[in-house]
Amino acid sequence: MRPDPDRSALVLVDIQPDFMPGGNLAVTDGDDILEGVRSLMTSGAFPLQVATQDWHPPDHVSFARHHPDHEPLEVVKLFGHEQVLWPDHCVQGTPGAELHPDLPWERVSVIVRKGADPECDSYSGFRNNWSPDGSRPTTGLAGYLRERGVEELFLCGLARDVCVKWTAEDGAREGFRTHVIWDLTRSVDPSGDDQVRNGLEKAGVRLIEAKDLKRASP
Ligand code: VGL
Ligand code: ZN
Repeated sequence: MRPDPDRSALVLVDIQPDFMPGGNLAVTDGDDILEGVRSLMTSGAFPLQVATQDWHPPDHVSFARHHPDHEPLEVVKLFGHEQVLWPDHCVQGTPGAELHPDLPWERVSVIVRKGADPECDSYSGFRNNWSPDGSRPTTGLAGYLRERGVEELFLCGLARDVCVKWTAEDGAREGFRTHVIWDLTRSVDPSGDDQVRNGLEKAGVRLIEAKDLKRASP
């Protein structure tokens, strides 16, 4: 597969130290993707690259600490929707919230910071999760990509079962031909991977491997 350089974008989802082993919300083997992501970023295949960055205030509603009687990874109802309670993570300005220092971020033209509203979580790079009024406010990313002529997205990053999944599903819903580079993602809960795979396929997202792109490189 050879992505059209003028019509495709590489989308790097939440590649941050807090999602790596040893981080505050460690994703199993999250650091295994770094080498492959780096080689994709520097391959020349994607002139347009965008990134998302989970970016929470210390009092963020998704942090279990703010919900008495609940532990991290419990699920509560928030504005009528299920909300997983997470350990504190990606707190604005902390080292765990930085874009991972081993990657060449100078190649990325836009960084979408999400989850900054203390009342509202945001898994997808395109839209927040639900606001108190039931809406899912946009981040503007779809408009940016469309204005740049993008029709096709290639996603990698963390976590496969949370922010990559939500970003991919929203990308497909926004009308982009959306691919997840499966081997350049890792899950918070790998036992749910079959379900994630099925959900993505049902949403019209294509699952590929990094080698499918490499083979096409000049
Ligand atoms: C994420 C849980 C909470 C992610 C972000 O980037 O997948 N997961 N916040
Ligand atoms: Zn978060």
